[in-house]
Amino acid sequence: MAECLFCRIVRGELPAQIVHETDAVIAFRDLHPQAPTHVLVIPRRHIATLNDLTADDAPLMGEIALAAQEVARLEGIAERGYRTIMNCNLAGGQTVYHIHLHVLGGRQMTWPPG
Ligand code: DGP
Repeated sequence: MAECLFCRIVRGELPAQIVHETDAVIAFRDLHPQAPTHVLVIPRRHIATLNDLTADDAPLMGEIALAAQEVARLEGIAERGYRTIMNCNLAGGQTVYHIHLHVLGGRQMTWPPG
Protein backbone atom coordinates (compact mmCIF):
# COMPACT_ATOMS: atom_id res chain seq x y z
CA MET A 1 0.00 0.00 0.00
CA ALA A 2 2.23 2.80 -1.31
CA GLU A 3 -0.12 5.62 -0.20
CA CYS A 4 -0.98 4.29 3.27
CA LEU A 5 0.23 6.76 5.92
CA PHE A 6 1.30 4.08 8.39
CA CYS A 7 2.98 1.97 5.68
CA ARG A 8 5.03 5.09 4.92
CA ILE A 9 6.00 5.32 8.61
CA VAL A 10 6.96 1.61 8.54
CA ARG A 11 9.20 2.27 5.51
CA GLY A 12 10.79 5.31 7.17
CA GLU A 13 9.40 7.70 4.55
CA LEU A 14 7.53 9.71 7.21
CA PRO A 15 9.04 10.63 10.58
CA ALA A 16 7.62 9.11 13.76
CA GLN A 17 8.74 8.91 17.37
CA ILE A 18 9.21 5.17 17.65
CA VAL A 19 9.16 3.87 21.23
CA HIS A 20 9.34 0.11 20.58
CA GLU A 21 9.70 -2.23 17.61
CA THR A 22 9.99 -5.90 16.73
CA ASP A 23 10.27 -7.77 13.43
CA ALA A 24 6.48 -7.72 13.09
CA VAL A 25 5.27 -4.53 14.79
CA ILE A 26 6.25 -0.96 15.56
CA ALA A 27 4.96 1.42 18.25
CA PHE A 28 5.16 5.19 17.85
CA ARG A 29 3.69 8.29 19.47
CA ASP A 30 0.34 9.55 18.19
CA LEU A 31 0.56 12.87 16.34
CA HIS A 32 -2.49 14.18 18.27
CA PRO A 33 -2.10 12.72 21.76
CA GLN A 34 -5.27 12.35 23.83
CA ALA A 35 -3.41 11.50 27.05
CA PRO A 36 0.10 12.05 28.47
CA THR A 37 1.01 8.68 26.92
CA HIS A 38 -0.63 7.99 23.56
CA VAL A 39 1.20 5.41 21.48
CA LEU A 40 0.00 3.47 18.43
CA VAL A 41 1.05 -0.16 17.96
CA ILE A 42 0.81 -1.30 14.34
CA PRO A 43 1.78 -4.36 12.33
CA ARG A 44 4.47 -3.69 9.73
CA ARG A 45 2.28 -5.54 7.24
CA HIS A 46 -0.68 -3.61 5.86
CA ILE A 47 -4.05 -4.76 7.22
CA ALA A 48 -6.77 -2.16 6.65
CA THR A 49 -9.26 -2.92 9.43
CA LEU A 50 -10.03 -5.39 12.18
CA ASN A 51 -12.57 -6.90 9.77
CA ASP A 52 -9.74 -7.92 7.44
CA LEU A 53 -8.00 -10.19 9.95
CA THR A 54 -7.91 -13.91 9.27
CA ALA A 55 -7.19 -16.83 11.59
CA ASP A 56 -3.58 -16.73 10.33
CA ASP A 57 -3.22 -13.28 11.91
CA ALA A 58 -3.87 -14.57 15.44
CA PRO A 59 -0.14 -14.71 16.37
CA LEU A 60 0.34 -11.20 14.96
CA MET A 61 -2.49 -9.88 17.13
CA GLY A 62 -0.81 -11.53 20.10
CA GLU A 63 2.40 -9.69 19.22
CA ILE A 64 0.47 -6.42 19.08
CA ALA A 65 -0.94 -7.06 22.57
CA LEU A 66 2.52 -7.93 23.91
CA ALA A 67 3.96 -4.79 22.31
CA ALA A 68 1.24 -2.72 24.03
CA GLN A 69 2.23 -4.34 27.32
CA GLU A 70 5.87 -3.46 26.69
CA VAL A 71 4.99 0.13 25.74
CA ALA A 72 3.05 0.48 29.02
CA ARG A 73 6.07 -0.82 30.94
CA LEU A 74 8.48 1.51 29.12
CA GLU A 75 6.17 4.50 29.67
CA GLY A 76 5.77 3.71 33.38
CA ILE A 77 1.97 3.34 33.23
CA ALA A 78 1.62 -0.43 33.52
CA GLU A 79 0.86 -0.63 37.24
CA ARG A 80 -1.44 2.38 37.50
CA GLY A 81 -3.32 1.31 34.39
CA TYR A 82 -3.97 2.27 30.83
CA ARG A 83 -6.44 1.77 27.99
CA THR A 84 -6.08 0.02 24.65
CA ILE A 85 -8.46 0.73 21.77
CA MET A 86 -8.72 -0.44 18.18
CA ASN A 87 -11.29 1.53 16.20
CA CYS A 88 -12.95 -0.17 13.22
CA ASN A 89 -14.47 1.63 10.24
CA LEU A 90 -16.43 4.86 10.16
CA ALA A 91 -18.83 4.39 13.08
CA GLY A 92 -15.96 3.08 15.19
CA GLY A 93 -14.03 6.29 14.62
CA GLN A 94 -11.26 4.81 12.45
CA THR A 95 -9.49 7.47 10.38
CA VAL A 96 -6.31 5.66 9.30
CA TYR A 97 -6.99 2.39 7.47
CA HIS A 98 -3.98 0.38 8.70
CA ILE A 99 -4.88 -1.36 11.96
CA HIS A 100 -3.44 0.20 15.09
CA LEU A 101 -3.90 -0.37 18.79
CA HIS A 102 -4.05 2.88 20.74
CA VAL A 103 -2.24 2.72 24.10
CA LEU A 104 -3.43 5.58 26.32
CA GLY A 105 -2.35 6.35 29.85
CA GLY A 106 -0.93 8.83 32.32
CA ARG A 107 -4.38 10.11 33.32
CA GLN A 108 -7.62 8.65 34.63
CA MET A 109 -9.71 7.22 31.79
CA THR A 110 -13.48 7.66 31.84
CA TRP A 111 -16.27 5.39 30.68
CA PRO A 112 -18.20 5.29 28.43
CA PRO A 113 -15.80 6.58 25.74
CA GLY A 114 -17.14 9.21 23.35
P1 DGP B 1 -7.98 6.22 14.43
O1 DGP B 1 -8.91 7.39 14.51
O2 DGP B 1 -8.32 5.13 15.43
O3 DGP B 1 -7.85 5.70 13.01
O4 DGP B 1 -6.56 6.75 14.87
C1 DGP B 1 -5.63 7.31 13.99
C2 DGP B 1 -4.62 8.02 14.84
O5 DGP B 1 -3.48 8.26 14.05
C3 DGP B 1 -5.08 9.37 15.37
O6 DGP B 1 -5.11 9.33 16.80
C4 DGP B 1 -4.05 10.37 14.88
C5 DGP B 1 -2.90 9.48 14.43
N1 DGP B 1 -2.17 9.95 13.27
C6 DGP B 1 -2.71 10.36 12.10
N2 DGP B 1 -1.74 10.68 11.24
C7 DGP B 1 -0.56 10.47 11.90
C8 DGP B 1 0.80 10.62 11.52
O7 DGP B 1 1.17 11.02 10.41
N3 DGP B 1 1.74 10.32 12.46
C9 DGP B 1 1.37 9.88 13.71
N4 DGP B 1 2.38 9.61 14.56
N5 DGP B 1 0.11 9.71 14.09
C10 DGP B 1 -0.85 10.01 13.18
